[in-house]
Amino acid sequence: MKNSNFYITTPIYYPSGKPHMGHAYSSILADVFARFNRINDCDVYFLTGTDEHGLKIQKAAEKNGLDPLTYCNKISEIFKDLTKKLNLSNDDFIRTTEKRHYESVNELWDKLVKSGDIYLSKYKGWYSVSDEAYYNPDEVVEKDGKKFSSFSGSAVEWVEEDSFFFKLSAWKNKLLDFYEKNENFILPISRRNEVIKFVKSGLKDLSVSRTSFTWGIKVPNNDKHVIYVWLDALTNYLSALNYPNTNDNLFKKFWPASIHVIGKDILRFHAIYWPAFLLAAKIKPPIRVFGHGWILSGEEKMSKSKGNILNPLEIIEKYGIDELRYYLMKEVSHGSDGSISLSSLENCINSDLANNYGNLCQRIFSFVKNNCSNTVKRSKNLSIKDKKLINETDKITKKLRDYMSNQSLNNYIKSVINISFLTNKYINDEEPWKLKINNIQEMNNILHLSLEQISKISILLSPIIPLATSKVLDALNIDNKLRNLSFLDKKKIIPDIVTINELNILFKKII
Ligand code: ME8
Repeated sequence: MKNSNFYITTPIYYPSGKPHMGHAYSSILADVFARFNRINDCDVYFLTGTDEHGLKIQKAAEKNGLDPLTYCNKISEIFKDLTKKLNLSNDDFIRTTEKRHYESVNELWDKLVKSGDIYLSKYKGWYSVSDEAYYNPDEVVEKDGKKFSSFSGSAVEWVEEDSFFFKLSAWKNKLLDFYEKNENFILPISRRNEVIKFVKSGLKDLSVSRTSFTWGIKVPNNDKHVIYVWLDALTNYLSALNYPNTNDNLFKKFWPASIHVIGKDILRFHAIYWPAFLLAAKIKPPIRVFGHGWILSGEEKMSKSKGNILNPLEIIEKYGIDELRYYLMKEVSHGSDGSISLSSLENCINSDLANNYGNLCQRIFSFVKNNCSNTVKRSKNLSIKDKKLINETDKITKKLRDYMSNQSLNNYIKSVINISFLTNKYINDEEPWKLKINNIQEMNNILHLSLEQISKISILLSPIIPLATSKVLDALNIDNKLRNLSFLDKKKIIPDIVTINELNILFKKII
């Protein structure tokens, strides 16, 4: 019996161009939380996919001389392939052009109609195709005769067309009440405050259908309208659990979602529109929306329109996937923006992976191979220095579950890497190589504790660098059943007599 159920999602990506580092970041972040919860004894369901409707995609298809579906089939495959290259552990990949999703969106629409939250009128206002978002007049600025959103910097155009509206204005107080009762619904706190401020300033009714193009899900019983792409896209989180079949096991087990991991640019959709739609349809809103920061190149958001993109696939090819995962997760802290560059990536690989964790594993494994014929035996009570290392490690590991439950991944990584640093220091101080002749027993004990520490560190780092850590855990012959956090409750990982296998270099130092 598992501890609890954990449903985690990434944003579903627009297949409107090549995947970039922002996509990689959102996905890896969610994957780390998914993997951590798996080793923390949860039953995890992890979803990603592609968001294929709307004017932005229709235009991208036209530009490529393809009909929208053929275009989406092609680009969606590229994103699917990305999930493999990033070593994501997703349980499903949803496409909003799938039948299961249409059924789910139709049902949600019907629910909103039945609750009296939808009415027909005319939309007159600003729209950004690139953001697929409506903007108020006070959010639009003029530059060189052209209009832009002051919020995102994207170009906006004037739209006048028949449209169905969702009565968002009526949800203002109910949303504020919901945020108050669910303190941790939006994290980090700075984003929660931002959303509350925006809602308090008043909400306008939201246009939820378009009539000037056709690429989307048709409004039930009204072919002239396609459903607004954000209402369509957000519903993917339900479709993947087989909504509208609320008796389905997946739905019963995993809804409400534990966490939607998203970038801060799409916070309004997830933290305002989405809970309002769900509350109106009498479906429980998700437990948490975590809005991460942007990956910056210098001071600017990395984005296709700005042409300052570091290509994740090229980085993986040159440095390796664990290296990219570790760097992105360590560099961008708890919801803030993070500036990335090749030189800081190389520094991070050298200092944390090659010189610290990699070196710890390599030095102990080669010492045990060369001096103990691969087998180490623990044979005495712990020394004061052993106890000190164990206590220091315990003190650090006690905080780790809390860090992860607050999405404070960056503190988590720093703490685990510190355990590796302390273990390296313990070995330097204990100098087991000096005991080879006169005190084999003591030498064995030091090596045994070092191997136990390596096992703990490897399990703790496994959500972040799954490939390297599984090589180490394999070389330690640690059973899959033990590769979880039960050691935090004082369970030993390795037996008193432990035999290791060959371990090749984990991380090459970049010179
Ligand atoms: O927004 N740094 O899709 P998308 C960090 N289809 N994150 C970034 C980023 C950057 N420079 N650039 C983009 C969509 N992202 C919608 C989602 S969900 C129902 C629909 C993040 O392909 C962005 O914040 O434009 C978002 O979380 C994700 O990449 C997908 O962006």
